Amino acid sequence: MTISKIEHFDKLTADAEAALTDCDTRTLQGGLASNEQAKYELYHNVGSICAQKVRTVLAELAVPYLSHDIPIVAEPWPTYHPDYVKLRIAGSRGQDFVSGHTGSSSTSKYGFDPTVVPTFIDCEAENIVIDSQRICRYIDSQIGQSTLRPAALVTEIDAQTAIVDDIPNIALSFGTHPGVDPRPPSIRKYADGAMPRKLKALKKVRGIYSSNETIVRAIEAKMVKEQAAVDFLEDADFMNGVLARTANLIGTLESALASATTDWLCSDSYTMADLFWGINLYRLKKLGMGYLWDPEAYPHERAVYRYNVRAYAERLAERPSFRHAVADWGVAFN
Ligand SMILES: N[C@@H](CCC(=O)N[C@@H](CS)C(=O)NCC(=O)O)C(=O)O
Repeated sequence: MTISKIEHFDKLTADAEAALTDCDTRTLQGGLASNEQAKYELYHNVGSICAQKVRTVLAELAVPYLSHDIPIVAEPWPTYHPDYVKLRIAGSRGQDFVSGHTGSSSTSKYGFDPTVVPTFIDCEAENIVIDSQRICRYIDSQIGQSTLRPAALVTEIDAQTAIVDDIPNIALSFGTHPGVDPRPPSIRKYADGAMPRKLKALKKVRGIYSSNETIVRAIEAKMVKEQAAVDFLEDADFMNGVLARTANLIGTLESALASATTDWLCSDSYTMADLFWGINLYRLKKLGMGYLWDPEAYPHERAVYRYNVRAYAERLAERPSFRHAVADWGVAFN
């Protein structure tokens, strides 16, 4: 597949890098030496579940890259900076801005959010790739032989990553769970008032850059998305629907694992489907939602035994790429 180069690539990447310098924790990953030119760069955040998928793919495939770990949902709001937004708009290659929100952050369902991580840069091909699912597939396709998405299994693997991509993690993280809310205090503290804080920061950016039509359109699309979240996060009926949807997905995963003949979901070896699930199951555990498969460790009024999911989650959490890129990467939500 030939990928056309992004126009003004050097300026876009240099401007974004300069704009974010003060809040950018840069590290060399995957054995990249300090005197080496990075072929790949990743803008991401320690706690972003979308970024965790990309970091884990990079670690699994031992790809060297320059990591830009930047804050999200916090001062100085680097992902709302016009130079970062422009970088993402270039990477979106004309995709429509996000136009709704039902609790997940799926780009393929709700459109493209110009103000988030992860953003992946291929410096050699002069390409900017946005959206975790797309980035993970892109990286996998770059390494010569596709190890996480073998051609014969692409349909099954992509179906699973699409399911995980649409899990309503935003609602589960930021919304009030009706009944016993299992989220730990650190996550609640992070989540409380997050959307209004985002809206305030976005309004400020819109005011400062009011003469830039593209930036205003991008920021306003994001504001519509965040306002939709404000409207549903405290809505018990909506949140009950989100919890039921999530429980159903874990139930379906349990059935699929029960009929699998190996340790893995789509194949006799670990694939991108397992990688995506491992990260989302870990996130659910962090949210106190391990009750969806393990009532012993996570007593809860809605708790259910799902033994296959329990064993699968444990297996996935031992994967060295997962440990490096997620569990041991750093502490989020503090
Ligand atoms: N569909 C996108 C979603 C990206 C996304 O929503 N990123 C979140 C973190 S997981 C973010 O950066 N949020 C910051 C904000 O909304 O201000 C992807 O998978 O890359």
